[in-house]
Formats: sequence, C-alpha cells, structure tokens
Amino acid sequence: MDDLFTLPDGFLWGASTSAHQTEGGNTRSDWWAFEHSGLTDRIEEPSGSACDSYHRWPEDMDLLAGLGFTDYRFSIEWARIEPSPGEFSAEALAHYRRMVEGARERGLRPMITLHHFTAPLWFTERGGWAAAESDELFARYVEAAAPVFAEGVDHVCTINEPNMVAVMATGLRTVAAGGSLPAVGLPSPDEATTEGLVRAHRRAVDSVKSCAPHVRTGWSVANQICRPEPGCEERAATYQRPRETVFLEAARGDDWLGVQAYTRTRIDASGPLPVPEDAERTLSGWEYDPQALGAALRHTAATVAGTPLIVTENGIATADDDRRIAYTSGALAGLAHAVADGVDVRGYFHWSALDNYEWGSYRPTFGLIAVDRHSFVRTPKPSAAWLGAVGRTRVLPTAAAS
Ligand code: IFM
Repeated sequence: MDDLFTLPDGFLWGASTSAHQTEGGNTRSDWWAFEHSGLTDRIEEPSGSACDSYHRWPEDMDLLAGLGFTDYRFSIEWARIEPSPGEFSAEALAHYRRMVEGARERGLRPMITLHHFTAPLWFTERGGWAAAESDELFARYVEAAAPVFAEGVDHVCTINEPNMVAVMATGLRTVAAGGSLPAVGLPSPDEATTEGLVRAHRRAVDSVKSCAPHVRTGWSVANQICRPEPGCEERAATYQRPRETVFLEAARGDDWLGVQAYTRTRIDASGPLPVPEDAERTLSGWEYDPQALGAALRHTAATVAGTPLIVTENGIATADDDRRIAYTSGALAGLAHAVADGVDVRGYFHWSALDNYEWGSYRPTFGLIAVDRHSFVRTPKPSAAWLGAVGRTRVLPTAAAS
C-alpha cells in the first residue's frame, strides 16, 4: 500500500463524549444513585460536576471545530429528558436542540447517541432493560426526543455498547448481593437484559425512522478483540458469543455499525488471561494495543458482511500525550490497511474529546483536551492538534508513529 492514505469524501472525522461523563449533575440517573450507594469500592469518586459541559458545550464545540474536526458524537441524557415516567422536560429538549444547532453553526456534524450507559433511576427501579416493557419505554423516550434529531442530524446511535450494559447488569446484581466480580475478563451478560436491549434497539430504529426518515441509524458494540492461544479458538468463540457476537449480529440490516476498540483479550483453554507482566498497560489497566482497531474492523466486517462500519470510539487512557499520538497513529494505520483490503469504513471518532468521568474515577485520562478539575478550564493537548490536522489534510498515517 502507498505511504499515504487519503480519506474519502464524506468520511466522518470527529471525537466522542457522553452526557454523564461530561455534563455534570446528572442527578436523576441510575448511575448517580449507584455512585452514591456505597455498594462497591470500584467507585473512587462520584461524577459531581464532571466537565460542566451542560453549560460549557459551546466551548467544547469551538475547540473541536477549531482543531480541524468535522464531526462530534455526543449523547443526550434520557434521565434529564424524562426525569419522571412520562414527564418530558421542555428545557432539556430545548437544550439538546441548541447543541445540535450549535454544532451545525460551527461546521460540526452531530452524531447523537440516545443511550450511553445511563438511564433514569425510575426505569432501572422498574427492572431496567430486563423488564418486559423496556423497549416500549425506550421507544416512548426516543419519540419524545425526535425534535432534537429531526433536522440537522444524519446519524443516530441508539445504544452505546449494549454488550457492556448487559455485562454491567450481571456485575451490579453480583455486587448488590455482596459477591465479587471475576478478576480477569467480563462477567456473563445478563440474558434478559441482552434480549431487552436487542428489542429496544429494533424499536428505537423504527421510532427514529418514523420521525426522521433521513437519519442513518445504528448502534455501537465494544469489540473484545479475542486473541486465542493456539488451539483455543473454540474457547474464544464461546467467550465472545454472548459478550459481543450476538450484538454484532443484531445489527444486520442497520444503516451502519459502530466499532469501539481499545485493547485485546488474550484467551487460553481456561478463559481470558491477565495482561502479561511485561506488557505495557494504559491508565485503565488495559494492554497497550494499537492493532486492536484494525483487528476489530476486520472481525466485525467478517461477522456482519455488507454493513458499513463507523469507528465510534478508539483511544487510550494515558498521562503521556506522546503515547496517545503513537497509539492513535498505529490504530489509524490499522484502519487504513483494513480499508485498503476492502473493509467499508465510513468514519472515525476518537474517545474522547475531553478528559472526563471514567465510570468511577477521573484518573484514566482519555481526552484530547485536558479539563482542570476545579476551574473547568480546557487545554487542548498536542494530540488534539495532531489529530485535528489529520482531519484537515485528510491523509491518514499508514504506519505507527514511534
Ligand atoms: O469511557 C468509556 C465509554 O463510556 C464507553 N466505551 C469505553 C470508554 C473507555 O472505557
């Protein structure tokens, strides 16, 4: 392949955030209640004011557009839009509509995620996704949120990482019962939650299409990138099926499928293996693996042939911004090679635009832009300028930076 890889016209080039991780004060959500429940010591600190992006979103968008990004993926918060069952907040809907318009005014195309891990507390108290009515309740919220995405939005992601939502359902039940989580690998996803999520996705796609037929809908799966030891392929497939494959297969027929890749999962006959002692670890404790993205794209394309892919998350938690550039250039080289080999990739969103709340802690810093925890002052890192410039030149690296 040539040394240079030019992004095709229309390729999405952006960064991602989620509401709970950046807005602050998401007090009507299940996660807010969980953060204050004392159920687990995995919550080092509550989300609090997060990045105060509920108020500072214009600044976030100014920075992203100024850096050279053309797209911004953010989520709207169900718990703010429907804080009590069937009661919809005109203020929250107007707020998110202003964000869509604000993005467009700055030359950013918004991709809207309807659910990114958090739900209204009342929904979870009614049994969450495992409840028989969950798809109905989600569809009602999606239809109420239609004014947010009916104009100026081309892409809607129904549910972020539904596979992690199903895994977390088991995890939460386990810690609530005083049990412990597996030391390595992910718990088994809760089956009723998986079924509810798949039903809810299908209902949400129909709801979005009926309100806004032009919108291209999909969902985003957390790719596990299983790397079996020789002879352990069957074991890897058994591990992967409920934790990833069923969610990829549920995307067949969608307009696009979101790929979210960070690291690999090593597997032998006993199951997932710990990160080797001598491997480099990121601040999230994951193995440093820029090749994860290319592998995830190829695996997803092989599993759901014919569905266009969008990288909706990829990045690294590190305090060393040179390492972020090295990781990301390696990941983008993997993307370029996958596209050259015929994988249909339509966009790349880096995780994350901002250093934000990483589900229990502010320590793992994934951001292209640093956020001061007290003043909320934003400071773009060199990686932000570097990745924005890739968007401006439209030329991807085809080899990792050292
Ligand atoms: O921060 C999360 C995000 O909310 C979902 N995908 C993985 C990211 C890093 O852990």
